[in-house]
Amino acid sequence: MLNHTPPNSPLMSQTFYSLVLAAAQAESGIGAGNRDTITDFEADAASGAADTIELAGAVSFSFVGDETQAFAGNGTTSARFNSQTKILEIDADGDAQADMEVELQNVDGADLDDTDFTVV
Ligand SMILES: [Ca+2]
Ligand SMILES: [Ca+2]
Repeated sequence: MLNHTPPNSPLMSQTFYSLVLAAAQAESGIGAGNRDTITDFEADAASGAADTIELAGAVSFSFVGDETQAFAGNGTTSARFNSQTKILEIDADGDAQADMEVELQNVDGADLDDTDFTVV
């Protein structure tokens, strides 16, 4: 399951969600009942409270855009987001095939970009 680190003080409103890529399917797999759901992800940096998805084990990462975009491939971890279904698809191992999904409820795809993710 997804680790969820709550803000450690009332003054810090940023939340980090950690995904262990090596554990892809067990961590947050593909399909209903397998994928994790984040109900309160704040993707809009303009709010001053943008949350971050930490990708543990990624060498490099690229957010490629909406669900019509191809994954980066070539060993690069990448992700794309469907604003209708609210599902973030992640190619963890960089083979251009999805390995993980996370549902980001109430997120507008226009607010997602590389700054919402960090490689750890
Ligand atoms: Ca893959
Ligand atoms: Ca953002």
